[in-house]
Amino acid sequence: MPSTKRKILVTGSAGQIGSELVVALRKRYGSQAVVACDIKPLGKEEGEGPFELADVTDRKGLERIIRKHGVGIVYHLVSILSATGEKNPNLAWAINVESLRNVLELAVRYKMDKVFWPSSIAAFGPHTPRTHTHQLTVMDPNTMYGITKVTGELLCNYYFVKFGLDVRCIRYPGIISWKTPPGGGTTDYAVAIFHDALRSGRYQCFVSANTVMPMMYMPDAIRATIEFMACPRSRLRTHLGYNLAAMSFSAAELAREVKRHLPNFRCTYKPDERQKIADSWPKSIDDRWSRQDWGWKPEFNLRKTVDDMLKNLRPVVAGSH
Ligand code: AKB
Repeated sequence: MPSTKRKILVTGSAGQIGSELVVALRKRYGSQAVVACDIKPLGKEEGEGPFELADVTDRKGLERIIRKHGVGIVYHLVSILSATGEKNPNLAWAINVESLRNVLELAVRYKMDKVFWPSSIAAFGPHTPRTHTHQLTVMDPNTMYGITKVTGELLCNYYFVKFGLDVRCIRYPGIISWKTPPGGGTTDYAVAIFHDALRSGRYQCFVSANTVMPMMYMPDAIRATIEFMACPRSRLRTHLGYNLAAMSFSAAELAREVKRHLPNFRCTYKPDERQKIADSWPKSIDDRWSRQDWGWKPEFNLRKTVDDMLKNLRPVVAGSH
């Protein structure tokens, strides 16, 4: 737990990262220390602790929650992802940027200890060098989601410089996980493939076979988030987003690994509008600042990820028939 007894608030707690981060934080700090908050109710497992139904674009509502629980740390995970953001750019801006401003303003007003905000590889763009993309490089995203991520990083850094707020960001790669269904991202094929492989033995992938993207398995993403937030502030050299990496592979390599477990599995490829988004993002990430500053080291490679995904998802899919 942080030095104070103030509570931790996790917004977007029913989302892909939120639903697993709430469980991990409650295991570490106690279930009463972590307030989950989402616009929709939580599942049973994450529900063993305080929960608030809220729309984070409503600053007054958010303030009520912060006062009620005495919040000292916020993990502000609410986000509209890239593919959904292209369908509804205004919503992406409102949710991703306006709600972040609300959190940052309230964090300063209530003298919070720390704020965490998720950036993404989507903050990079078509002129960014695509392999071993460095921490400091061209950032010219051409999706609304990417634009909100660059804007958000700059806002976070502004509140650090101007108000001394300890706000920290990670640029997550695509995250593979089994607890929540895929939800509006470009990297979703790397999750959907497992569901369809187990359900029907077939998957039609929406990016081409040779599309390579940086990915990470959820247990690594959760551990990274917790270790990063526990790192002494003096060791951090940026309050923009830290690059974070684990593995990079093509869609065909992923399909081959799935086939190792399910020999009859067949993957076909029919790129859609998400291909263009994927092609504007890096293929691999140089995360040496994370490794040097806060000791980041991933544990899951592609093989371990696929083994674990199928082991965990198989009973879930079998139970849903
Ligand atoms: C998306 O695909 O939109 C996200 C991301 C990489 O930020 N998973």
